[in-house]
Amino acid sequence: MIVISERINGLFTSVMKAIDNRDEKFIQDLAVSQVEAGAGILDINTGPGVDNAPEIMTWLVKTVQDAVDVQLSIDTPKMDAMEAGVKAANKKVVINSTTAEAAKMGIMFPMAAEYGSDIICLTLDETGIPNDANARCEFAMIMVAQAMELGIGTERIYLDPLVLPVGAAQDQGPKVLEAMSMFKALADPPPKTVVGLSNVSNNTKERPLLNRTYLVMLMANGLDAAITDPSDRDLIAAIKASEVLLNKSLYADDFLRA
Ligand code: THG
Repeated sequence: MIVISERINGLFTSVMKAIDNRDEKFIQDLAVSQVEAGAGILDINTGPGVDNAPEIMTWLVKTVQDAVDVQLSIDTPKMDAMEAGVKAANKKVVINSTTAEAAKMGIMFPMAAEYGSDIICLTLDETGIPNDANARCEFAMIMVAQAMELGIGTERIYLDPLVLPVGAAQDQGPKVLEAMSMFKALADPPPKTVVGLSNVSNNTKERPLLNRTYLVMLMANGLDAAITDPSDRDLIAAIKASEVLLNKSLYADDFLRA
């Protein structure tokens, strides 16, 4: 499992404050602690409603990569902020994300091709959020086909079925699991899969319990990467236990410490 840290995100009040103050030390300490906790990739998001998103994204990327040496995932719906982040990075990034909207694909895939980036493909388009597993697979096929035309191999693609809050769209929980189980069969070599895990517990009680329970279910259906908070030790323990039970890592008596 690839853990993508969700914490470098202006959605969090403390991070928003640090961005406003251009507080490099706060961001860098957070980045280091997320990598030490097990993050293999850091998701970088300026947060909602900033009007100078390209400048902030550039500052965040440079600040983070001065402190840690991991891949970054540039998380923004804004084309100009995306390009700023991809350009500021000193290694290949994950573009987070394109959707199946023609206008978005027409910019994001050429950018991924030009810079050699990996790219997250969210399975929706301008008509809205998909209602079932088949709709998610149809969007996935459109994006996989367009990426392949530009020479972006499927191993560089992360398909994201779009996890929704269980309190608002409870019926989508099993549908996302079904889509996850279908994604791997859509191309050869199979695309990777990713989710924004904490979406599932937005505005609910017992967030960590819901997050780690759903993560285990997603892993059983082929999840490769999760945008989540690795400082949650119970979550990391559930990942390690799942990897043993799915025969992805060798059982040893000290598997939790390994
Ligand atoms: N797919 C992809 N990218 C994504 C998502 C996805 N990026 C954004 C999001 N979803 C994943 N990241 C987060 C980050 C934070 C939270 C949820 C998902 C979160 N934050 C607290 C909240 O809103 O309650 C902040 C609370 C605080 O201020 O401390 O839940 O699905 N590809």
